Amino acid sequence: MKIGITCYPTFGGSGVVATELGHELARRGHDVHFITYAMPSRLNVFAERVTYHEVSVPSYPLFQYAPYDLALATRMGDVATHVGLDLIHVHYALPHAISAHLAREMLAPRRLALVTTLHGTDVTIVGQDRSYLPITRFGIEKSDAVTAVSEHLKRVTIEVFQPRREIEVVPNFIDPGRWTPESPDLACRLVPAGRKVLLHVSNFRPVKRVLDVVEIFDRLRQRVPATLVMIGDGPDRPAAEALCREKGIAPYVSFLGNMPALEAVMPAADLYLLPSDSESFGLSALEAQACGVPVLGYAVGGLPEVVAHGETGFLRGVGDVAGLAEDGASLVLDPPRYEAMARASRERAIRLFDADPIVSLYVALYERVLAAA
Ligand code: GMT
Repeated sequence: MKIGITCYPTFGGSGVVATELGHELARRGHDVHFITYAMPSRLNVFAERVTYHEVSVPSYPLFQYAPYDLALATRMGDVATHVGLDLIHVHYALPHAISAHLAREMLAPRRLALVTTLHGTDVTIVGQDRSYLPITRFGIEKSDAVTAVSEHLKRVTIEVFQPRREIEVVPNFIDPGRWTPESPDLACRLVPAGRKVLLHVSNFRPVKRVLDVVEIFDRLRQRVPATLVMIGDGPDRPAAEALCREKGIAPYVSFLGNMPALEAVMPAADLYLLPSDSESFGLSALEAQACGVPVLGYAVGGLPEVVAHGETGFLRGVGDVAGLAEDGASLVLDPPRYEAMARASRERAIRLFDADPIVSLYVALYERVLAAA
């Protein structure tokens, strides 16, 4: 198959899922064409059968807002025509599903199938804004197939949009050979002897509640010598840094900014913190568990599908930083229990979220959509 993939190419989970899916499809012999405004952060452009097509958005003095969605539609149509795409798979509904629909209208009567994967805020926030709701519903209804990354997101999508079509759940996935508990070199450099390592990775948006990460760490380190590693960047980073200084814990916290190759850092952690107040899936929590790192977070959205409370981590009500600190401290102070939970984390991640069977679900979906056409 010749498959076009469009996603947000930055550090967000939806772009990561789209990129990893593209790599897996190319490994299976499909030609994969990424159509995005910048190179996706994890894209291996040297991989065989993977091609990157940049969308450039020309500006013009008349435009206060350059029309990215139209530039994207044009590029999608152009790539589809020149490489003979069978299908476009867009990740995140807006504006990608609309641009893809426009592209295929322009190409008619040539057929181009459209699959849309909903990831989270395209439904929970952006899609519910009155100014975007009708067009998001339109994109969902015009797609040939629509998937959601968790049962939770599927339920919310149905509640919000009441679409006249089926929404299928295809969960996010990990490559267990890449996300493993072993990373001896980095673990030695990151972990000061005798301290437990708590890790958080995100885009530091308000939904991630990074101040709660600091609060949990502050409470936990009163019981256990520990260090906190914060990876990523975004609007709430300055507030998190200020809180660390206020609490006098700045020497124990490293803010590393955005960084590639997280799979080399993740195994160095003892606990992964993801106390978001909304998370349709929580990809980084899955990556942590695949590395044998139990997760502390809130029981919201799709996170309870990813983290099994009491088995692979702990989930509490939003804002219960004291409870999570207590759970985390008791766990790391009990090595046999910790080891059992670390093993269970990896075992469950592989059992439920291994890339191989999940990518096969996408391939089967593509084949169905193309056959129906
Ligand atoms: O929807 C977003 O906020 C952006 C998106 C992203 O690009 O990171 O995150 C969503 O998609 C991820 C991949 O499927 C999920 O792991 C995240 O839980 C989800 N974010 C939210 O629901 C807030």
